[in-house]
Amino acid sequence: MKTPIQLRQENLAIVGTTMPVPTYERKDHETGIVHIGVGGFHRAHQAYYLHQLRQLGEASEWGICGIGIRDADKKLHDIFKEQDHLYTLLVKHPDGKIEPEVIGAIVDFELGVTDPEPVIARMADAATRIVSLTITEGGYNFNPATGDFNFDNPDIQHELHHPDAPRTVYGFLTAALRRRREQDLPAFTILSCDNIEHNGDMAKKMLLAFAGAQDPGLAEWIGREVSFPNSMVDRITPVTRKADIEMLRNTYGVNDAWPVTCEPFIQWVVENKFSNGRPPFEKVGVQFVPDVGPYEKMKLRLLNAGHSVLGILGAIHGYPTIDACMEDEIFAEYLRAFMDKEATPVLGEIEGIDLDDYKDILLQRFANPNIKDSVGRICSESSAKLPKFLISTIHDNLASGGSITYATLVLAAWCYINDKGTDRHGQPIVITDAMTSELQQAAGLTHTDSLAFVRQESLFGRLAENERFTKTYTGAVQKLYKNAGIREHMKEMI
Ligand code: CS2
Repeated sequence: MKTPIQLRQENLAIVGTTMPVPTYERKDHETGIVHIGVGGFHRAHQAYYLHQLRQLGEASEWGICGIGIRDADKKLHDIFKEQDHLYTLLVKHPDGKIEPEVIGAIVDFELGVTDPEPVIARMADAATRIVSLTITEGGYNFNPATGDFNFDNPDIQHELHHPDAPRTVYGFLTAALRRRREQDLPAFTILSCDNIEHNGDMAKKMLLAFAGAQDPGLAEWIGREVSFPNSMVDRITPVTRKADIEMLRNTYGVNDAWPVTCEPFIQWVVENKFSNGRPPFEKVGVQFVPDVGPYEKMKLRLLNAGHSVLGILGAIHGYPTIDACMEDEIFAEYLRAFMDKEATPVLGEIEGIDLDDYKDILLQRFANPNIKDSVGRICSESSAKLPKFLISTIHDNLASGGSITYATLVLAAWCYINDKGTDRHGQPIVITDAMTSELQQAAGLTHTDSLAFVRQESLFGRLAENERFTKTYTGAVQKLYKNAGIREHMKEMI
């Protein structure tokens, strides 16, 4: 076999003989977009849309500068340096076909971990017109039950009193916007691309709470000058596996230390309110609508909630991936029942969308056997996800008199996993979650108080005070603790 070629700008002509590569100019590129949180999702979604635009000869002033503000971002920073910010996107089709393409939309990367200045300077630069975010649900720093900004976070306390030493996204955004205001530069748009209902409104509310506590005059300016479009983003992007890196090397002769894998499906629905211009994304299929609310709700309550239903029930059963769950007809039917009987009734009509088609397509996407999306990725950070994805549907159905049994079994399974730390065979389950110790502690009390887990108000609100819920939940917990064979319980319900 020939020696594999390293992915970098000077080798693009050779790499381009085996797969599509960027044909546009990347050198000294103007970075109109600064993006915080360059995970796999950003690289498979927003950066891919921009790459497509650039391939069409559009949007030349809209290069992306990635920003890392966490220690974990150092790895990508170093790899990007080596690879001139290039990476391969591997689109995995259900029939086994894999389409590789080198993406060039990201042209720079700044790390703000030890020295925040390069990041603040880049965000305050006149060329920056949009700061976009994929900082995960947990990154917004709100109390899930009240929706208020969490001032107790020690990093927030630190940066509130040290405006020049930001640590979280709020400290960085505020420092950069302060500088822009002082220099009489127009504000940038803040574009949230996270799975939170009204993500732009949420980003605005949180940033104004932070900035208001630090500098009320600046907060007033931000409230007036910065626009925060809401957006619904969608593309399933599993964690990259070693096998993906090896496949690229062995089949295509390309060395890429961090390719990104994703499904063929992609969707982005955005509100058209950008205070300082935007790329003509509509030319590559992005939908601009006056109100994203119904689309966001549909996606969070069906796709993301559906993922959590499969992930948590799959974890307790011992399935490793989402497609393995979908191969089991009990799981597939249970999921459809949850969607039809609990999630859909509280969604209402969505203009231009046939919800039955949407759900049919979702089931096919989840079943894609080539994607191998791990149950571990889906279950991670459930404490930040479930209040928005699933618990909200229970609250709505309690108010409307709708069914709650399918979603409630998932909460009982979530409690069981946190209490026992094992699946039904006693095999350990490791789930990353910022609230692990609180979850484990509350779940551990279940044998003396069957409602202990759902008494955590910051996650469940006042569910523990609702009689219909407590009856259903206690029943589910008792069944599960008697027999952890989750599949049997699911089968009885469909
Ligand atoms: C997943 C999402 O972990 C999760 O919550 O449901 O990452 C999901 O894959 C994306 O939102 C798809 O757009």
